[in-house]
Amino acid sequence: MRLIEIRIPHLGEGADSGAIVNIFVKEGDSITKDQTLLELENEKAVAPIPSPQAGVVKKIHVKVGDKVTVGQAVLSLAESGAPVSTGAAPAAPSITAREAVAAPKAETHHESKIGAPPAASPTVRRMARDLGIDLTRVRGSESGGRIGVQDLRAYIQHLQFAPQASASAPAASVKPSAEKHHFEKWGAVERKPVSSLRQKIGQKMTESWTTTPHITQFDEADITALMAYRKKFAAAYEKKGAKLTVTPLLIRAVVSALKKYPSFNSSLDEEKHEIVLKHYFNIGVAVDTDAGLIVPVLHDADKKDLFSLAKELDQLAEKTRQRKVSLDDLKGGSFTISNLGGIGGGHFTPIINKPEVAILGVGKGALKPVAVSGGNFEPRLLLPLSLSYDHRVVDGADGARFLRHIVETLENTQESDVKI
Ligand code: CAO
Repeated sequence: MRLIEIRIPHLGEGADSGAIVNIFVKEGDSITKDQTLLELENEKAVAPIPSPQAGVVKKIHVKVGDKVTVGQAVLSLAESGAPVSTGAAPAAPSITAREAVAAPKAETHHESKIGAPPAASPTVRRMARDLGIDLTRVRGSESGGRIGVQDLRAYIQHLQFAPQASASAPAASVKPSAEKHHFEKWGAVERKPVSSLRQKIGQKMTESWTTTPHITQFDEADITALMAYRKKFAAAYEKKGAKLTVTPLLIRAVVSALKKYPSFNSSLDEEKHEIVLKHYFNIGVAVDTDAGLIVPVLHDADKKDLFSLAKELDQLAEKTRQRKVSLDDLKGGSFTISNLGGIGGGHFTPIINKPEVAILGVGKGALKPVAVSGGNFEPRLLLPLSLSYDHRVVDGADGARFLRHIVETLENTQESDVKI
């Protein structure tokens, strides 16, 4: 009987770590292949981790609340059947004991002597930044001391294998502490842990804000007629099981603009110096949940009519609010819409959802006096639109054109476009 280590599998792009929220087995349990072992709160969702094979649980190496990363061993299993290919991961970023021992030794030798940043690819730098790791402490094993992904892995593993060493490593605890502010001195305070979702939101926002040159452009769309059509056909949509709100109409207008201006439906491959133009139209929609902001993706929005968009969005948003959204629902977005209009407010400056290059922020449609012919004013329903984009990929003139296209699509929507 062979003892195998069950490790955290690769769960998807950007989902490289998380916190354990549930463990469903105990030592001595016999388990079947694909049985859920534990749940990981990961990349804005709770992901079940199934067993890649049947066996008897010999040792559980983690507890609820522990933070784990891809490749980390969570459980030892005495194999009861024939060897099976391990979907959940022995092959993931594994590390030998020798490497683990070598890493603590090597780490202290790699403070940057001249203060210059060590050589590493943008991917490695991004990973290090996301994880709060100071690259000057990582030993580079590639030519000229360049740091590769494997070196970063070894360093992370070292921090896990040698907690006493990591505790004394200033690089692993560079985050500023609130302790020094002595908030308690000024009145009663309460402290609560920052959830792994909040941490992830923080990492993503900081990364995007600090690495992408944002421009935000503002415009307004007259949606008086559009809202009249919505009101007229809302009951018919409802009868067929969909709620026609503002967001599906926005998705439709955005897809039309993305088709006309493909650079907004792209990503920048910083390593290869290429712009990756996507031929699919997967629209991320920011959803406000009790736990924080989550952005599920409505896939292939260009292939869906307004009714399907309305129905699918409603279901996706509900699943997201209940934290039942799957990792696949969170992946593959090509452009994001953040509609705060159901809550209120006007223009704002949304942060780009990397690796996308643009995001549309929508405020609440409000009645305003608009000048019409003859020097008169009419009350019109105006929708505040804010478009943020990556100036490395898109210039201001195209930003204005793209946003204008959205405005015009919303304003020129005909009754027959909404009718069901
Ligand atoms: N202007 C005016 N009214 C609006 C509107 C807007 N921009 N957007 C929505 N509404 C209306 C809807 O039509 C609906 O009206 P009825 O009750 O009369 O049908 C009502 O406000 C409630 O809308 P909703 O929020 O349920 O509508 P939606 O389907 O358009 O939006 C979703 C779905 C998921 C985008 C939204 O619920 C949500 O979570 N928004 C928050 C997004 C967010 O947090 N962004 C911040 C990101 S940065 O931190």
